[in-house]
Amino acid sequence: MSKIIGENISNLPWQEKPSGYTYPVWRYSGNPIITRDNLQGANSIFNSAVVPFKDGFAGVFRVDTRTRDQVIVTGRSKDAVHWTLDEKVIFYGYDPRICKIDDKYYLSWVKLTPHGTVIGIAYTADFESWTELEEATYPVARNGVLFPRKINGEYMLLVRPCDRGHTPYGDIFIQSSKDLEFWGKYRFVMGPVKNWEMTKVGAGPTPIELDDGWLLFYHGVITSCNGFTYSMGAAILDKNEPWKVLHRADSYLLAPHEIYETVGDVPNVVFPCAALADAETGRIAIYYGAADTSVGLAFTTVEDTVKYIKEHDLLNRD
Ligand code: BMA
Repeated sequence: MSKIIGENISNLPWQEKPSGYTYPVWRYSGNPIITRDNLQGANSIFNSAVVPFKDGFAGVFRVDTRTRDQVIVTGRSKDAVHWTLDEKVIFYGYDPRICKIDDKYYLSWVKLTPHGTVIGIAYTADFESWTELEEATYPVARNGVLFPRKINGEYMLLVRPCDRGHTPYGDIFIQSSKDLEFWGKYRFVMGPVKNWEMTKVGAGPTPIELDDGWLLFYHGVITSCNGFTYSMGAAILDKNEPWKVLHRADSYLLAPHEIYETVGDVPNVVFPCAALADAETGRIAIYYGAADTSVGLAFTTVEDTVKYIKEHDLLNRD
């Protein structure tokens, strides 16, 4: 069985899998955990990311304001379920991810430029002051997701090149850097294969290190008469050459089925941006945007998810 390599998060939020439930990912019964009511002036708070911080948790939150500006703010929580958001805007843009590397927390987000979106990168030690680095991509790109440590001496960033609109295509690529400033070695990781993800795919939370690979949750999009539907899938990437996909589930692990996922500013969206993983118990808590309106929480274990991926492996390498 695969094991999580990483820290123990003894205060990880958790609910047991409902009895009789047969899929690997289940929702928190109190969803959605964050709504527009968490911040004065918010139209919606959704694709957001969290990490353990001090004796609790900190996060970066996508807020669309009542002027419909897209901004990122920080927040704190003792239990990773109940959040207090700070109204101060740290950056403009959207879909933040947060990744601890050594003793710093790195934000990667979709930064707005006059030439289209790029992946911005900034770091903090305290969630109060931020230092912005060089932009990590040319326009146009979204879904920039860092790995939590260097691999073969290099930082790695998953990226999804796209267009300036509601891109009707999209594959996940990887790029590497020795200093988080100069990037190169651009490599293809994966594109759509199955119907549920046929329009495009994009990386989700910071990849979770396992003893035998990297667990990547990602979003996949299908187009219907009604527009896009965003679901969450999972794959396992090679530990030393993470552009190689070792296993990949053929089906989604979470799709918009609940009312707060199917009704909202953009209906039918489940958009994972963070996962807390406890090495000791193998428990994983996944944070996802729901219908571009609120934040949902879902649970799995490394055992449940890896077993599911391998039993539904579209690569069938075993
Ligand atoms: C994507 C991003 C996400 C959003 C999704 C669905 O292109 O903009 O922020 O959740 O579309 O609207």
